[in-house]
Amino acid sequence: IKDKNGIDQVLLHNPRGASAKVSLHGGQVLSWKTDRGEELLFTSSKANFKPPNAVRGGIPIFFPQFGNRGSLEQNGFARNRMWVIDENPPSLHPNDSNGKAFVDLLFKPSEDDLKIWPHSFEFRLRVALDNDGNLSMISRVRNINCKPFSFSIAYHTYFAISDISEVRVEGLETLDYLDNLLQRERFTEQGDALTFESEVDRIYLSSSDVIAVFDHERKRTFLIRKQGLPDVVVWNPWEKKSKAIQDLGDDEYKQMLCVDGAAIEKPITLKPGEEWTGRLELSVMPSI
Ligand code: TA6
Repeated sequence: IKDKNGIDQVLLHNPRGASAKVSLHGGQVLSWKTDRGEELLFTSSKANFKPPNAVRGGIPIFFPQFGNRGSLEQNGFARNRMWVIDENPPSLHPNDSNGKAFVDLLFKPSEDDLKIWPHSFEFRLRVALDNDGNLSMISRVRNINCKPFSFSIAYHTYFAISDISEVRVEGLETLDYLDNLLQRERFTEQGDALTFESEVDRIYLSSSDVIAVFDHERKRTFLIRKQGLPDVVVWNPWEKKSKAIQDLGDDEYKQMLCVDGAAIEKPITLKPGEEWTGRLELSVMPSI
């Protein structure tokens, strides 16, 4: 299907009626719905769907770098470019697709991209929805016979929540984190579960491979399972920062929380011909 700007989107659905929508712009997941049609990802009411910039919401992929670096586009250029359907993807192992609805997307740098980031790569993304409604994203980045290069990556996942002050995140206890609000100074998380009462922008390091986001009011828990993604970005802009973000409503920070599977602290280095694979699986279940 095409959106109102003529951007191709792919709709995935499973036999029970759960669905997901992926845009070829940026390879960005724009929607993930339960079999009852409830939207699980946040999208700003002020989102700008016109390329080149990423839509504020869903799951933009930060690649090849996190944050700012010189003249590179903030949080990487991959999310700002058109991807294509990958007609003949090299095979993944079977459980990455059996019984799932999926689409394979491919992003290769343009000549202009290679001017700003001189490394030839192929980025393959499989977005899949299984019969239980779980959403998985498998990224494979390959160095196409050029000199070794390093990259960071984050699946910037905007979870739709009922009220940020009623949310708790578990699985990050006792971890070290880099605080983006304090020049990435390193701290150790003291608390048990993570709760929110002000702006948070942190990179938790070497987290376990399962993180839980409890939405108390909606009695709903998101589970994030990941492989090859050692770090977790946690971001909520809170009130003041929200006002400075033009494609985010002033009060919408209350209905969103970003918890991103990522590889940032230790960038991934690929030698010629080498391929990296990162897997993220999102599930949602009623909270006990
Ligand atoms: O959480 C990481 C972060 O880079 C924040 O610092 C904030 O900038 C957020 O992502 C959104 O970034 P964006 O480039 O999408 O506006």
